[in-house]
Amino acid sequence: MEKTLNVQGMTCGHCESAVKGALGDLDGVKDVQVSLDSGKVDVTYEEGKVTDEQMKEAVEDQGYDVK
Ligand code: 9UX
Repeated sequence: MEKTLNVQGMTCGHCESAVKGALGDLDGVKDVQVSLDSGKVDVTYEEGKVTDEQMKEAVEDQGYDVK
């Protein structure tokens, strides 16, 4: 399964690492691709192992807003 999160406020490489790390730590998340320009974060995950809400919270916990 793949999902795209629209994340606001990521502007540098450290933001990218923070978001990637937080999502990557979730059980069931297999891959995370971040586009700083567009704010889009593509997450590849195993269905049933992780919820949309968990992904959203992981990003929000790093201090970014998710649309
Ligand atoms: Mo870079 Mo991101 O200085 O919140 S870490 S903009």
